[in-house]
Amino acid sequence: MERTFVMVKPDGVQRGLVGEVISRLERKGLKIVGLKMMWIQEELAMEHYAEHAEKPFFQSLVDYITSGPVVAMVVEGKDAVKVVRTLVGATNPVEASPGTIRGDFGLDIGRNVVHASDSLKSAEREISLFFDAEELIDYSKSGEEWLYE
Ligand code: IDP
Repeated sequence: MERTFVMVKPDGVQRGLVGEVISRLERKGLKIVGLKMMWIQEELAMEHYAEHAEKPFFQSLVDYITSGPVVAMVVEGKDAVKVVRTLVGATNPVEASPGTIRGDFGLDIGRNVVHASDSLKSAEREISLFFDAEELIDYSKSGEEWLYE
């Protein structure tokens, strides 16, 4: 089983899409093992997006992600990193396929509703950046025998 980091960004929270995003993850069969609402401060935003520090959109990205509360979560399942990226869709909502979260709910790359880790390495880094170990819950969910062979 793999764990990945997912976040409903401030635009997703303001537009009332938290339930929609969580629902899509749950319906796929993924298990939520960590979940909280938080308001990201500038320091955490800069660390989270450190790989983009030299990009021209870096400051606007930091401003965006700190502009309101977000919902941060850790989800677990088979190939979770790849599966969630597929559900989320392309970075630019204009190019994201219909049926994906960004394809169904976004129009602008700077307001793309959700974040999801792009690799197992990023997932591990982002989970430890946003969650303490004791905030992640190990449990089994009924029906797992119908989800996995
Ligand atoms: P990802 O979120 O799909 O992994 P990244 O390339 O890691 O995409 O970019 C992180 C975030 O930075 C994107 O989700 C988007 O909000 C923002 N971003 C990326 N490229 C641009 C751009 O060209 N202009 C404005 N914002 C951008």
